Amino acid sequence: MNELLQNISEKLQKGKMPEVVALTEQAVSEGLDASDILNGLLDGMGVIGEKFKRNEVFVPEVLIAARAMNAGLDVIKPLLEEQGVEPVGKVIIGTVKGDLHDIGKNLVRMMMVGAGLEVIDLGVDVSPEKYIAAVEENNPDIIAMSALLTTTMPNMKAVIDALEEKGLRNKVKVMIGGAPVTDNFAEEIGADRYTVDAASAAEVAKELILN
Ligand code: B1M
Repeated sequence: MNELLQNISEKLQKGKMPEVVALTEQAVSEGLDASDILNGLLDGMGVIGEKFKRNEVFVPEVLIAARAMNAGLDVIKPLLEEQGVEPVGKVIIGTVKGDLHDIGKNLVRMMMVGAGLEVIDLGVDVSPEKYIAAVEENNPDIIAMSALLTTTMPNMKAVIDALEEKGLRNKVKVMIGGAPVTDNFAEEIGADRYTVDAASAAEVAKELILN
């Protein structure tokens, strides 16, 4: 990783939001590739994740690092979202009920917008009722759900059950993702697709809509 990206990663780990924003802007103006800049940001968040696991940092540090990460993501958002004119289809995205993690979800949203999809973002802690209301209102092609906690993964199934109860299951494809989610889990709860990262989520969403 070049020195500037390394610097972004280190400032992110320290939660230095203004510095992360300034360095990310510098990387953009120096013409670095958006995906390389993203890797610098992800590297910093990855280090924080490992330290969190080992109890070397705690929720407040993770929270300020996450704020810096989201601010850096906002800088490269226009680059990640560069797209054609006509939306290919419509996606509703959110992090499931009880879960406040939104960095991965935001990344998926940006990649999907970049792939030419219209994306309606319901935010975090989204209840099955809110998903249903959004489906009824917007008639999307896909619902994309993110979960980062093993304890909130069952809420993905609750959304699928609610779609079935309302007779909406056949009208939308369901995609799921997030660190603890797997292909097996997707099969078990009757989701249409699991994807491991934001780039493949955008690719698969397009594939599901166009095929
Ligand atoms: Co929390 N947290 N956290 N956390 N946090 C994890 C997830 C954890 C693994 C850390 C650990 O212990 N090692 C652990 C979960 C353990 C488990 O359930 N197995 C954990 C815990 C326990 C908690 C709390 C319970 C801690 C506490 O309070 N004691 C608490 C829960 C709060 C809640 O949600 N109710 C909590 C809180 C927080 C913060 C608020 C401090 C903060 C979130 C801030 C925010 O998001 N705005 C936070 C963070 C930042 C993390 C870690 C460190 C980083 C997550 C992240 O953003 N990664 C995380 C540790 C880790 O993952 N290594 C951890 C970067 C992001 C780009 O990756 O989200 O995985 P990710 O997204 C990936 C893919 O998964 C995929 O695409 C992205 C990559 O391209 N993807 C999708 C994601 N969503 C998708 C949806 C799709 C497709 C792909 O749809 C189709």
